[in-house]
Amino acid sequence: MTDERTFIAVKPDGVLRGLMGEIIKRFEQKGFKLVAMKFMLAPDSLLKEHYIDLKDKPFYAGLCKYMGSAPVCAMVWEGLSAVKTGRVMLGETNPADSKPGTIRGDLCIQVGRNIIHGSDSVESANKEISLWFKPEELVSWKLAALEHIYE
Ligand code: IDP
Ligand code: MG
Repeated sequence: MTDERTFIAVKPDGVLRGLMGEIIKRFEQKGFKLVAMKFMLAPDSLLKEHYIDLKDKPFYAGLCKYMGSAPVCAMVWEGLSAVKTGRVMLGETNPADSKPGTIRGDLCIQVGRNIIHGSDSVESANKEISLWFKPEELVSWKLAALEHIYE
């Protein structure tokens, strides 16, 4: 089960603040394998679909606008419990509740500018990956360190 995949995106505030490298570094150094990456200005239709479960929230419109206000760095990372561990690495939705050592705990302050997205379940990860990437954009390759990351 080392092939679980999660969808991670550096949000516009993270890109504008120059935090892409720091965030990519954390996933890379953890031992996860990058499967896909796209730097893009996300269209409104994609963002509305991505956050469809939140459509009745008062912040939905503002959230979609902010997500489309500058480029995002959309990624797929793979590894054992990538979804759950990815969420632990992100911290809580509200950075104020996020522990130091987590991405949100270390790098941001407010919930409306929390710099990173990560899938919250394997089911939503699969949905999000197919929403953001075409199958042929998912790269098949062998991480040389794999045998040293897993026993
Ligand atoms: P998550 O990103 O930790 O999964 P969700 O509840 O799925 O959190 O919310 C999606 C995104 O919506 C959050 O990451 C944040 O950018 C935004 N958001 C959530 N709650 C609020 C809020 O109360 N005000 C403004 N934006 C919010
Ligand atoms: Mg969520």
